[in-house]
Amino acid sequence: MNYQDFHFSNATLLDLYRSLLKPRMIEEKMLILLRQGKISKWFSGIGQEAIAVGVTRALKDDEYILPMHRNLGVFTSRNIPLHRLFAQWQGKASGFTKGRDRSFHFGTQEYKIVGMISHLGPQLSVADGIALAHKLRNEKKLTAVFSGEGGTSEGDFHEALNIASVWDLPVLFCIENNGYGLSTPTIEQYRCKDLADRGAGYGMESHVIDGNNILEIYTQISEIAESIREEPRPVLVEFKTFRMRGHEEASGTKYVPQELMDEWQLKDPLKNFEEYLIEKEILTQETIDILRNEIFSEIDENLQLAFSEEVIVSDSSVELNDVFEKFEYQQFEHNDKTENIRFIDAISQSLRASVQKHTNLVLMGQDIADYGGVFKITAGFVEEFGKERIRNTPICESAVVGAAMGLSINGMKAMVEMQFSDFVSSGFNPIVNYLAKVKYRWNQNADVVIRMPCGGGVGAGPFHSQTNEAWFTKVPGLKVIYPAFPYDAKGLLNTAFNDPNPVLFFEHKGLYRNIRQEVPVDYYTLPFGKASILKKGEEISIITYGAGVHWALETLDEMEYNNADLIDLRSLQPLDLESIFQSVRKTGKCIILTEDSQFGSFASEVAAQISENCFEHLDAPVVRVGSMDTPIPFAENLEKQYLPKERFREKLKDLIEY
Ligand SMILES: Cc1ncc(C[n+]2csc(CCOP(=O)(O)OP(=O)(O)O)c2C)c(N)n1
Repeated sequence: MNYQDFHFSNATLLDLYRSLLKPRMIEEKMLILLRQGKISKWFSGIGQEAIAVGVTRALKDDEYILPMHRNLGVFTSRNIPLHRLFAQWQGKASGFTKGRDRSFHFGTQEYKIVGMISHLGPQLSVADGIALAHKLRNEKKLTAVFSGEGGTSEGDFHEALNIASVWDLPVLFCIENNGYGLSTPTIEQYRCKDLADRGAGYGMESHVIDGNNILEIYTQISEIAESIREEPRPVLVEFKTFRMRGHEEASGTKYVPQELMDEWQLKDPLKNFEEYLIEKEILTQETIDILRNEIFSEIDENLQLAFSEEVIVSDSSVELNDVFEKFEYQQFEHNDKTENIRFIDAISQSLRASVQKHTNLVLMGQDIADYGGVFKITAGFVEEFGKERIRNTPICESAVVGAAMGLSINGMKAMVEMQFSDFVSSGFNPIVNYLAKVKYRWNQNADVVIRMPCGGGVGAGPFHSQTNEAWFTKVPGLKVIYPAFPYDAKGLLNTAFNDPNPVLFFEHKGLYRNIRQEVPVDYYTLPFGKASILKKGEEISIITYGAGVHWALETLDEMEYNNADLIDLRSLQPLDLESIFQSVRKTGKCIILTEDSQFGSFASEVAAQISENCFEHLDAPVVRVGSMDTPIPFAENLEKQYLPKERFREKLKDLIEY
C-alpha cells in the first residue's frame, strides 16, 4: 500500500493510527460480547475503518456528518464517550435514544452526527437540507454523508445527488464500495465500471479513492473539503474497500469467494499502516502495547459503566410525551377589519405572512418560484422574497422531504408543496419514517409543513383527485390538518408554521376558488385539535371535514332539516374527541362523512372512538358514509357515483327516521 507519497508529522501519523485502532478494538470486543449473548446484533466495519476515520478527521468538528451502519469510526473520531455508545447499543437511558432505537440509528447535535434510518437512502437528501442551510447562511461548511454501494441503487441516491447538483450544495457524498450489499455482489447491483462514473451524469466532480489507505483518504478528503468550503458544490467520492465479515454477524460470508477474502486480507487498513509506521520507526511494538492497553482500559471501564446501568424504566406517559416537540400555542390578536377572500387567497396570505414572520423559513416545491405554482398560490413570492427562499425543485418528492428534514436539523423551517397530494406517495418514506419518528427516536424535531392540494369532484381522475389523509393520520408523530373555510385555512396554516412539528396540511382543490368568506386582514392563529360546531341541533350529530362540510351544509339546506349538530373537525390529528363525544352523548345518533373511500378511512377511526366511548348513549348504529371502495374515476357521472354526497343524503334520512 502506498503511504510514501503522503507527508505528515509523526504526531499526526500516530494520531491517525490511534484513531484507526480504537474502532477496531471496540469491534473485537463486541464480537466477543455477541458470542457471549451480551449484545444482540452487530454490523461489522472491520477492514473499512480508514474511510469513516479518514473522512471524519478531515472534517471540522462543527460540520455535520451522516454515517451508515458500519461507520463506528465516525463516532469514535468525534470522541463520543464510549459508555454512551455502549448504553445506546444496550437500549439504556444514557444512550442517545432512551432505548427507542438500536445500533447506529441515532443522531446527536452535540457531536454533529446524524445517524441513519434503516432505509439507507433517505440519509442522502437529509445531507442536502443541512448543506442548504449552511449555504443560505454563507457559512462555508460542508456536510459529509455515507452510502454503501447497495444503497446507491435506491431512487433516493439519484434524487439527492441531482438536487445537490442543481442547487450547488456543499455535500460530500461518500460511497463505501465494499463489494457486497448483504449477499448481493456489485455485478448484480449496478453495471457502470466505477460508481464514481455516475458523478458525470449529475454534472458533479467525482473521485475514486483507495478506501483502505488512511493517508490517501485523509489527504484527499482534506483537500476536497477545503475546496468545497471555498466553492460550495457537491462532490462524489467512491471508496474502494471490502466487507471482511458477514452483513451482520449471524449471516456469515459463505457466498464470498475465498480468493477475494485472501486478497483483501492483505490490504487490511490497520495492519498495513501499522507495519509502515514500524518500518519508518515512527511506531514501536512498545508504543503499540501502550496504546492497546490504554484503549483496552477505556473500553473496559466504559463497558462496566454501561452494563451497571439499570435497565430503562418504562413509563407510557414519558413515551407518549416524546412523540411531539413541545409547542405552546400562541393566540395572535387581530383587529376587526375583514375582507372577502377565497380559500386559495387565505392560503396564499398565510404563506406570505409566515415567510415574513419566520426569516428562517424556506418554501420548496415544483414550479412554485417564477411560475407561482400550478395553483398560483405563490405568485409574486419570488419578487418579494427571492429565489433562495422560494425554491423550485426538480421532480423528486422524496429528496425534497429529506431536504426539509435536513433544513430543520440545521436550524431552519421548511415548507414542501406537493403539486398534488397524490404525489406524496413518491415522498411517503421520509414522511412516515423520518419526519414522524425523529423526535421520538433522538429528540430532534422536524419543523416541516407539507401542503397537500387534494380532493375530487374536479374531473381529474385517479391521480389528481385523491384525498389521502388516512395514509398519515395513523402514523404517530404527524399532525394532520384539513380546513374547510378560508378563515380556518388562514389561521390554521399560520399555526402550522409556528408549530415545530411535522404538519400535513390538506387543502381541497375544489374549495380553492369556490368558497369565499369574510376573513380578518391581520395575521391571526387558530389552535389545532379544536373542531368547529357549525350548526346546533338535538337529534343527530353530523361529523365531517374538508369538502364533506360543504356537502353536509348543502344537504341540510336542501332537506330543510335543522335539528343536527354539524361538526367540522378541521384538525384530524390532534382530534377534538371531546366535542365529538359531547355532541353524540346529547343526540344519540351520528353520521360521519368522509370524501375518502370508506374502508379504513378516517371516518372509521371516529366511528370506533364513538362506539367505545359513547355506547350507552347511542340510539342507533354509528353510520359512516364515504366514497366507493374503488380508485377515483375520471368521467363525470362515474366520479359523481364514486363520491358520497348522494349516499350521505340517503343515509342521513334513514338515520333521522331510525
Ligand atoms: C430500503 C431498504 N431495503 C432493504 C434493506 C435491508 N438491507 C439492510 S442493509 C442492506 C445492504 C446494504 O448494502 P450496502 O448499501 O452496500 O451497505 P453495506 O451493508 O454493504 O455496508 C440491505 C439489503 C433496508 N435496510 N432498507
